[in-house]
Amino acid sequence: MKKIENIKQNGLNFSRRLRRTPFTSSVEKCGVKGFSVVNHTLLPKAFETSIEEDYWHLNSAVQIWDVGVQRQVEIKGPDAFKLVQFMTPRSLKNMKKGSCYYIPLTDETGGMINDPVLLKHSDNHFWLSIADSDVLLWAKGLAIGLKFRVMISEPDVWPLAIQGPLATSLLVDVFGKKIKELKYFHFSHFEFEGTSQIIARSGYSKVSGFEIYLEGFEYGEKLWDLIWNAGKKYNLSPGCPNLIDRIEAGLLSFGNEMTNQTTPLETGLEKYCQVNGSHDFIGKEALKRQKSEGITKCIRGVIFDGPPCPPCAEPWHLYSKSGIKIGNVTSAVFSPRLKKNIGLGVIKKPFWNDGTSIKVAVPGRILNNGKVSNLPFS
Ligand code: THG
Repeated sequence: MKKIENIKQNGLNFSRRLRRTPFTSSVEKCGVKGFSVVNHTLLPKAFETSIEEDYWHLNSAVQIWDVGVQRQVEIKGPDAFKLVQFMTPRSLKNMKKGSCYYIPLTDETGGMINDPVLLKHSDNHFWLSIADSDVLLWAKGLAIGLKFRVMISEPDVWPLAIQGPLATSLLVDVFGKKIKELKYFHFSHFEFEGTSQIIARSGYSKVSGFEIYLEGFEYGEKLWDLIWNAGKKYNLSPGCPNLIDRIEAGLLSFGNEMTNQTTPLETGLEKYCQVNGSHDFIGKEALKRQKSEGITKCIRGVIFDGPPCPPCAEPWHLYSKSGIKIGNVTSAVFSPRLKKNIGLGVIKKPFWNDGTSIKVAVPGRILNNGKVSNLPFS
C-alpha cells in the first residue's frame, strides 16, 4: 500500500487553520524544534540549544524571535478612542501618539479578556497587539452593539522581536542612528525596502530590545535575512520568548497565569487600572466592588526546592505548611541564576506574603518545600 507522506503521527498536524507567519520558513531553516499555537498562529518554542543556554545567550548577546503570533487588532474611525477606552480599566487620556501602553482588557465581571500592548497611531487609529484570545470578535461585537463608528480588522502586520543587550547596536547598523532615540514603550517609523515600518522599544523579556511590526507578509524573508546577516558579528541566534527570563521578570502569560476567571486586581496589574477614575469601561462596577471589598487571591512568585522541575502543563497544587490548599502554580522552571525552581501562581489570602513557607505538589514527587516571593524575582 502506498504510504501517506503528508500526515505526521507525532507533534502538531499542520493545516491552514494553524497560520504560518512571514518568518516561519526562516525559523524552519534555523532548525526550529517545535511550535506552540497562539492566536491560531505558530510560535517557535525551541531551537537546537537548551532553554538554559538560550537564557544566558539572551542575557549576553542578541536574539531574533518570530513573535508573529502577537496579532494586531486595528481599530480605526471617529469612535476608535471611545471604543478602546471602554475596553480597558487603564485611563488613556494622557496617551500620546507614538507610545505603547500595556493594558488589561476586562469583561462585565471584571475578568480578563486579554492583556495586549496598545499602540496609538492617532486619536482615531489604534492597534491592540494581543495575547492569546479572540479580541477581534470581542471588539467587533462591542462596536456593533454600541453602534460605534469604527472599522475593526486584523492588518497584515507581523511582529519580529530583536532582544538582548546587543539589540541596539544591531538595529543601528540596519536602520540607522535614529534607533537610539527610541524611548522604552515608544515607536517610530523606519525605512525598509522602500516601505515605512514601525519599530518599538519593547518586548516580552526583561532584557532590552525592540519589536519590528512588519507590515506586508511578503517582506518577511527579506527582513529576516537582512537582520540575520547583520547579526553575525553580534553572535545573533534564533530564539523565542524564554521561560526562565519570563518567570524571573514576572511577566504574565494570558491563558496560563490568568483567564477570564481572574481580574486585573488579582494579577498584580492594579497599577494599570484606574478603577475609581472618571472614565467608564466594561467591568467597572465589578472591579470597584472588588477593590472596596478587597481581593482574596493574587498572582505571586514561588521559589521551591528539588531537582529542576518539569514543564507545568497543568496547575500544580500549593499547600500551606499545615497542609491547607492555598492555590496553584501555573508556570514553573529551574532558574540557573537563583539555582532554585521558580514559578508563578495564584495564592490565597493570607498566605501570599513574601517569605511565607509553602509546599508545591510537582507531579510524581513528594511535596517540595518552598516559599512565596515578590515579583519580579530578585
Ligand atoms: N509585545 C507585543 N505584543 C504582545 C506582547 C509583547 N502581546 C501579547 C503579550 N506580549 C502581552 N503581554 C505583555 C506582558 C508584559 C509586557 C508586555 C506584554 C511588558 N510589561 C512591562 C513590565 O511588566 O515590566 C512594562 C509594561 C508597562 O510599563 O506599560 O512589557 O511582548 N507587541
